[in-house]
Amino acid sequence: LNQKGCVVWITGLSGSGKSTLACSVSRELHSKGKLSYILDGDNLRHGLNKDLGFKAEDRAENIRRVGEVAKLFSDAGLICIASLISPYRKDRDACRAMLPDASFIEVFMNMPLELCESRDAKGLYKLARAGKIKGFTGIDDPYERPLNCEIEIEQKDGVCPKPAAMAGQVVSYLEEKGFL
Ligand code: GGZ
Repeated sequence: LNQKGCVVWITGLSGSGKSTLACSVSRELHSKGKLSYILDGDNLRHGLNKDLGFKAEDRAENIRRVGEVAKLFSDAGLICIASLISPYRKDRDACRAMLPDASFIEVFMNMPLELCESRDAKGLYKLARAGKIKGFTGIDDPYERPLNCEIEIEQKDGVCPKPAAMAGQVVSYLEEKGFL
C-alpha cells in the first residue's frame, strides 16, 4: 500500500492555467487509482479565507492557511494539489518548510503575461488596466518567479502545451519520486 502523500503546489499568474492543470492532474491520478484533493485559491477565498483580501499580508495569510491544510492532506497520504497565485517567494518557501523533505513539489506555470491577459476569462485584467482593481498581480502588484522549482510548465515555439501533456509532466515526476 503506497500512502506517501505530498503537496503539488502550482504557482503562476491569474490566467496562466493553474486550475486547468490541477484538474487535469487530479483526473489522471484518479485514473491511476490514487486519491488527490485540489485546494484552489480562488475557491477557498469564498469559505476558509473569505476574511482575506489581496494586500501582501493577506496573501501571506491565505498561503499560510492553504499550506497548513495541504500538509494535513499530505499527512493523511493524499496527493494534495494547491493552486494559488502565491506571488511571494517567501510565502511559498514557508509552505515548503512545513513539509518533510521532497514532499513539496513546486510547479511554475511560466506563461507570458500577454497570454494570461489575452485569456482574461473573468475580465479582471481589463479592470486592473483601467485602474478599477488595484494591486492586481502582474499589473501593479509583484509576481516573484520561483528560483528553484521542481517543475516548470512553459510554451514551446510559442505554443502552450495541452492540459494532458502538462499533467503528464507532473505525473511522470511523481512516479519518478515514488509518490505513485
Ligand atoms: C490577483 C486577484 C486579485 C488581485 C482578485 N490580484 O484568476 P482568478 O481571479 O480566478 O484567480 C485569482 C484569484 C487569486 O487568488 P489566490 O488566492 O490564488 O491569490 S494569492 O495566492 O495571491 O493569495 C483572480 C482573483 O483572485 N483576484 N483580485 N488583486 N488576483
